[in-house]
Amino acid sequence: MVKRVLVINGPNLNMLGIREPKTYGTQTLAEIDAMCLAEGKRLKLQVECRQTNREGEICEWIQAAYGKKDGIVLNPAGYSHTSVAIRDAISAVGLPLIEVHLSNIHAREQFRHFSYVSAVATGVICGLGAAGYRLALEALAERLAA
Ligand code: CA2
Repeated sequence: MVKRVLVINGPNLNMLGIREPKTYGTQTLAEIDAMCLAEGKRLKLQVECRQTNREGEICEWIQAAYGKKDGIVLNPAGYSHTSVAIRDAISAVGLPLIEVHLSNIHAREQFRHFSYVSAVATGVICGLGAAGYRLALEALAERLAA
């Protein structure tokens, strides 16, 4: 059975490649999505990519993934540092989830050092730019095959 993975990008990541290239790189979200789809093909994963600026929508997508997806890659963006609701949704579904950040959140402002998501994530990748998504898919593929 082909494993199904949902890639969720949170608020403001639709601005990638347009502003702040020093922090977030030059790739657009469309380019990152295309890379995730290509990587999915290579790893024989069925990958679907979505972006939203709304916290509740992230919770709804995580809940809807229960029984429909085998794993999640999530960049919660700014909600990483504020959202108990997203953390609770992740705990509620119990799916393997890799948290991804483009930038190294630990090398930035103090308020970015803590993520509510990290303690309930299967793993966390940060500071590796867009490659983080590729590595997250690889980690999920390995885990789901086991
Ligand atoms: O490094 C990451 O991937 C972050 O999740 C990105 C969030 C930030 O709040 C987190 O602390 C770390 C911000 C996403 C905003 O994306 C932009 C992209 C281009 C221009 C402006 C913002």
